[in-house]
Amino acid sequence: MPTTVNAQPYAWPWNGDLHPGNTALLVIDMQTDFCGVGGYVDSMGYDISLTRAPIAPLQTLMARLRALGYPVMHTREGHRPDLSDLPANKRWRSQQIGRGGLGIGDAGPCGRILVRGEPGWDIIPELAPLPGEVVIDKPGKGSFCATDLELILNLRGVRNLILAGITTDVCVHTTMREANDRGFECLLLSDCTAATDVGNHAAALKMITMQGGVFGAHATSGELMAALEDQP
Ligand code: C5J
Repeated sequence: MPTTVNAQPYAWPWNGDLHPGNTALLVIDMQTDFCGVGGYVDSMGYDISLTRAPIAPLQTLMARLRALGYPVMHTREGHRPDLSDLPANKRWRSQQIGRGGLGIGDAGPCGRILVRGEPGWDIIPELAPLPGEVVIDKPGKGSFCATDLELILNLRGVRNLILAGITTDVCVHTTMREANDRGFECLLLSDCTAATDVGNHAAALKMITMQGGVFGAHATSGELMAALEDQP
């Protein structure tokens, strides 16, 4: 029997083929730099209560999906300590808004901002990956750019990608667009994502619903879990 989630703008996935063998949750960039005190987003003066909002619903969802056997994967945005993978324009732009001119690669309260191995770069303890779960280190906003994510998803037979994490309008949307172009069937979870601006979060959700679901669909984690509980 087909399984679908009560999503917008269509019942997801399009073909009703939803099971642990073909579906994975990708939790994007739940790092201290994006949602912790003294991290990158905090140092830019944005309200981290927004980017922390997905933590509690994600804890519930991840526990449920793990119990049902669905793979949970994670990403971290960050750069090599020598910054050889950091485009100069990305660094320069980040320095325009950071307090005291601090930008990516500079030393802040949580170590060097978005540099691999630094305390601020790590995934927050509340959502720490379990041993054996895939963690993708990415230098860009999209999770497919300069990573082995596509190879791993294909080797595991994943066709449906459930997207969560931060930020909705930047790394989550970029990843959803990349995945959609590669033929993956994408569902973005509206309560398990957040942006640094409430309007941008809403706009990112609205964009998904255009053209019959131009990048896929969106739903709440409750709607997803209700569909999974109904599975035979
Ligand atoms: C940003 C992200 N916003 N994870 N990164 O720079 O969305």
